[in-house]
Amino acid sequence: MKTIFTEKHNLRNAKTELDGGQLVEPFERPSRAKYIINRIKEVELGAILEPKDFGFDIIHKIHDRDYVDFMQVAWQEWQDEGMLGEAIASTWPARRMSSRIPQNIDGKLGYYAMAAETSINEGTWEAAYWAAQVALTGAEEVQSGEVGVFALCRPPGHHCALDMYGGYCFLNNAAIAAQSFLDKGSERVAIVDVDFHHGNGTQDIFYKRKDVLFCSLHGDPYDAFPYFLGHADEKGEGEGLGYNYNYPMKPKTQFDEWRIALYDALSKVKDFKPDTLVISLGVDTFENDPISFFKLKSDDFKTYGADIAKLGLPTLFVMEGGYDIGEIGINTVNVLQGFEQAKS
Ligand code: FKS
Ligand code: ZN
Repeated sequence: MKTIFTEKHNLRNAKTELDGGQLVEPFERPSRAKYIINRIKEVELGAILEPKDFGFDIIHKIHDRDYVDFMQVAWQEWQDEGMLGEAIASTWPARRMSSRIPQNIDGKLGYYAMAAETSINEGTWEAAYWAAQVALTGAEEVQSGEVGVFALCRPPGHHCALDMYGGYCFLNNAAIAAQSFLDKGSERVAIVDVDFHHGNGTQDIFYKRKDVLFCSLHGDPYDAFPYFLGHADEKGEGEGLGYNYNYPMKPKTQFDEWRIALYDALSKVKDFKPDTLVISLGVDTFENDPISFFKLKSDDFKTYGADIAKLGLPTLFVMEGGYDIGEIGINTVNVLQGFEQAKS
């Protein structure tokens, strides 16, 4: 399997994450990608290719222009205001407040953020831009005939909505890849999100559309981030009704139960008859993940990689989360190897 990767991900290197009332070293850190790429080389998974630059066309089809423009200058504006730390949102347009966009950078951050843990600093935007290009390059490889391709995106993307960043995400790489499939010939694209967290951004982007099926397996939002989306009764709206499926699961969920949800999601995918499949691949479902609560073991990742392959669809894996850094390489590559070994 080919991997798309660039060292430019290192430009996303925040010093702070707001966690438990403290500013700590972010869980989503550069070494995550290093461990994954090292494992890819160790098992000789396949060629590692640099991304091409596809520019902003497809990014602008997924995200609002004012959001994208803001992200490009947010860090500069924060510095111009004389702020000493990294840029963190702290005030939101909460219930019954105005949704007019403020002029002050502190206000704008609150407007465009969906959570406060994620700091913006120098290099954040450039890394996010290149993560989207990694996804687009992966989509192109799949459409030129590769059965499975791995887009090693960093920073991740699935919490990022039309006009909101947060949960470590700044551009929705999986949604951008799905849109590129559609623009270049696919009629229908399915996205299955196996990251521990609900893909609220991806759900939001495609909620009213029937050309993209979205299925997400995740920690129940009553118990887990992003808390305010991801319930089982969110099924899509308008034309999109019946094209969104959520599988929220409780703390300590084990693989056998998780796999039943996966089977259900894969059967929805089959019925949908997509031309192409995107997997939002997070390995924070691992039993030792420091911020999540499912109980998957390393071998389980191989097993479900094979389950996905049995759909027989051209598949793009897009990297999302996973924070047990010592095992992140093994768990991620296990999914890809499971897929490779089972694909027809
Ligand atoms: C510990 C709580 C952190 C935010 C969790 C964000 C999860 C991000 C992710 C992604 F794939 F996007 F990276 N709350 N401070 O894993 O879903
Ligand atoms: Zn996650």
